[in-house]
Amino acid sequence: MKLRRMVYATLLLFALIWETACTPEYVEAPGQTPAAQADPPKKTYADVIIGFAQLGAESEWRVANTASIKETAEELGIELRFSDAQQNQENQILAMRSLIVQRVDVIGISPIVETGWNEVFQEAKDAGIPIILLDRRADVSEDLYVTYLGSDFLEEGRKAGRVMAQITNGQAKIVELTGTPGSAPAIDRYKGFRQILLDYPEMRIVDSQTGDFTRARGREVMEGFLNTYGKAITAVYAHNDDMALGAITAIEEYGLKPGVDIKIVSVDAAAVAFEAMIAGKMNATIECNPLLGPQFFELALKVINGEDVPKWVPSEESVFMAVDAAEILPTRKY
Ligand code: GZL
Repeated sequence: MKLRRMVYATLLLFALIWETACTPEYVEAPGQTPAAQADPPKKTYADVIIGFAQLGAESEWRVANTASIKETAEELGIELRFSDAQQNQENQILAMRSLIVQRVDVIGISPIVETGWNEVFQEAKDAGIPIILLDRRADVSEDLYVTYLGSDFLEEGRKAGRVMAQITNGQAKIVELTGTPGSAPAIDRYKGFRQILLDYPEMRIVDSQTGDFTRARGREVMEGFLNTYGKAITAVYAHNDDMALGAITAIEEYGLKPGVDIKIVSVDAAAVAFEAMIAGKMNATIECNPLLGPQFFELALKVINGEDVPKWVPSEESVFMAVDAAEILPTRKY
């Protein structure tokens, strides 16, 4: 009897184990296909904390870029953790480490220069925090960031070269004011411009020096160019409007007419450039769109919710000539 009870108990135990192991979590109704496991609910803007490590406030463009990010976060009700590195890479790296410690859901960054990011980007990846590059690229492997939202700086340089050739009828002695050394826009605007000049042997770059994207440095460097080359200079290519405006001041102080004696082609298409074109002191500006806030947060939420995003989301940009400036200025947002 006792043996029989032991055998029965063992069989009962085995049956229970089998039942548990083989029964799906749900009971299928006859003739029904199994329902998919419910996807986790998607996060909304109200659920997330987004960090942004801005590089500085060096130009009209950067001020407009920061305003777009902050105003959009406000409008969407997003908790934004924002920092300004004051044009110093060490500060930007420290800001990223702070955002990692804060466990934000996504980190956005406009890298001041292309190099020096592998270590801190790897730290963010190890912490499971995705990175979105905004405005400027970083020289890191593609697995260290999710996507790049920004301009084609090479094409901006080409556009500047084409417009310069048009304005000078293919004959010019050009001085160049370059952006922050090592930054993606400075590197590629430099390259793109020269690609076009290969087709114009009568257009020569007589000198090139950085103005670090600021008005003050652009003026100082242009003063130096004028002291060295004087009236031999017939054109200026400035990597941004702030340096172009500094050059305009230097040219006027030297006793020449900017936009007339010395043609000026710049990049950014900030309102101040339209005002200079209306005053006849600048000849063209190549648009580089800073109003990236809405696209940035839309991308960030997709990334947080595990949706696919392209590796590069290019900005839409135009070329603006002096003749059209008065009509267009009222429509500009920065
Ligand atoms: C370009 C941006 C550049 C602007 C400058 O996307 O990084 O930095 O052209 C700004 O005005 O300082």
